[in-house]
Order: sequence, then C-alpha cells, then structure tokens
Amino acid sequence: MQKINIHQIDFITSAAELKQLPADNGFEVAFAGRSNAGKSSTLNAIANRRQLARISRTPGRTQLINLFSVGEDRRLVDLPGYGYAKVSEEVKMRWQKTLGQYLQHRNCLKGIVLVTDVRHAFNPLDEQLLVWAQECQLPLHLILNKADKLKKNQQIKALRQAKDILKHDYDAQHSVQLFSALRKDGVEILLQKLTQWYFPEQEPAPPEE
Ligand SMILES: Nc1nc2c(ncn2[C@@H]2O[C@H](COP(=O)(O)OP(=O)(O)OP(=O)(O)O)[C@@H](O)[C@H]2O)c(=O)[nH]1
Ligand SMILES: [Mg+2]
Repeated sequence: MQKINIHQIDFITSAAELKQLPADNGFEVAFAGRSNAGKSSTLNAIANRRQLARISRTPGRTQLINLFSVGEDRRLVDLPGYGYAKVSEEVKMRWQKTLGQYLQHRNCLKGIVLVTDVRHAFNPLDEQLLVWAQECQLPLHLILNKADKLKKNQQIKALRQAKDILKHDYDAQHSVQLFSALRKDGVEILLQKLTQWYFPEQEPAPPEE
C-alpha cells in the first residue's frame, strides 16, 4: 500500500508564470481558493510544519505558484489566492486567466483542493472554480477551513449545506470536509484524498465525513 509520507514534503520552486512550472508529468494536486482562506496554512498542517508554505501576514502575499514535492513524481501546488480586494482589477483578471489556463492545460493535474473559509464558502470566485473543475472534468475536494471559528452544531450545518450544494449544482464526484488548519483537525481525511489522487490504482475511496 503506497502512502504519502508527510516527512518527504519539500519545497521545490516558485513560479511567477505557467511556463516556469516543472515538466508536465507525474501527479500534481493544486490548492486553490480565495486569498486568506488558509491554503498555505492547510499545506503546513498536512506537512506538520509551521513554515513550509509561507503564511500571509497580510492577505494576498502568496503571489507566486509554490511547488512542493511529495515523494517521486508527486507534487503539491500552492496557488496564489484570488479575489484579494487591494489588488488592481488588471492583476485580478490576469490571475483568473492564468488559473483557467493552468486548470485546462496541465495534464499532470489530478485534483483540486478548494480551500474556503467555512463562514464564507461558495462566493462567486469559488463558484467559478467549481464550474471550471467540472468543465475540465477534474475532481475537486472542498475544504471548509477555520472550522474552529464555529460551534459544533454550526459546523455540522455548514457541512450539510455544502454537501447539498455540491450534489445539486455540481459534479457528484466532488467531496467536502470540515477542516481547521489551526487545530490540525481534518488532516487525515485530506491525506486520504491526496493518496487517492496520487495512487489511483489503490482503492477503495475513503469515507467523507
Ligand atoms: N482561526 C483560524 N485561522 C486560520 C486557519 N487557517 C488559516 N488561518 C489564518 O488565516 C490567515 C490566512 O492564512 P493563509 O494560510 O496565509 O491563507 P492563504 O489562503 O494562503 O492566503 P494567500 O496566500 O493570501 O492566498 C492567517 O492569519 C492564518 O493564521 C484556521 O483553521 N483557523
Ligand atoms: Mg498563501
């Protein structure tokens, strides 16, 4: 049984443009989402390291595409956050275009982890990403992060609502979970999802609670 070894997670490189990415082979999983949702924190939580992916002091700080290796031919990609209010319209548009191209043309991309703040999931830019994932037939795993900000019953309600929206409006393949990068809650479920994408010959799929 092949598994992700979190101790093997290492920074590879940063890319400012798609043409600077490593060769398009192997298996890549991209972390996308709004600026400040907690993409970098989620990566740090699964690697169990505080400073692997840099955490923003101010949102929108991760302007580069940061790549991490997870053993041979397996990569994690920390994408710049979208929607940061202080960035100019032109920069926002450019990034939306680059993101679209990456999702459409990157052959080694096996799945998207969409990181959202559980209190503000499904904003228009997240919806755009969900639509793109569907169009590109890419499986997507939705992270409802910052669950620590809600009481248990509110967390359960948010999870149920997200499941309903995914089921009725999007691809049935998409999965969702509660997460707290702060408390490292939900790491095991996320690692199971990544294992499923990195080693697709291994089944069965993990439960999604
Ligand atoms: N309470 C709480 N705060 C969190 C959690 N995850 C991230 N944060 C905080 O949210 C802020 C943004 O986190 P980042 O990981 O930098 O977010 P990002 O999505 O990588 O942001 P960009 O790089 O700007 O796109 C930081 O202040 C984190 O400490 C969480 O699970 N709970
Ligand atoms: Mg970041």
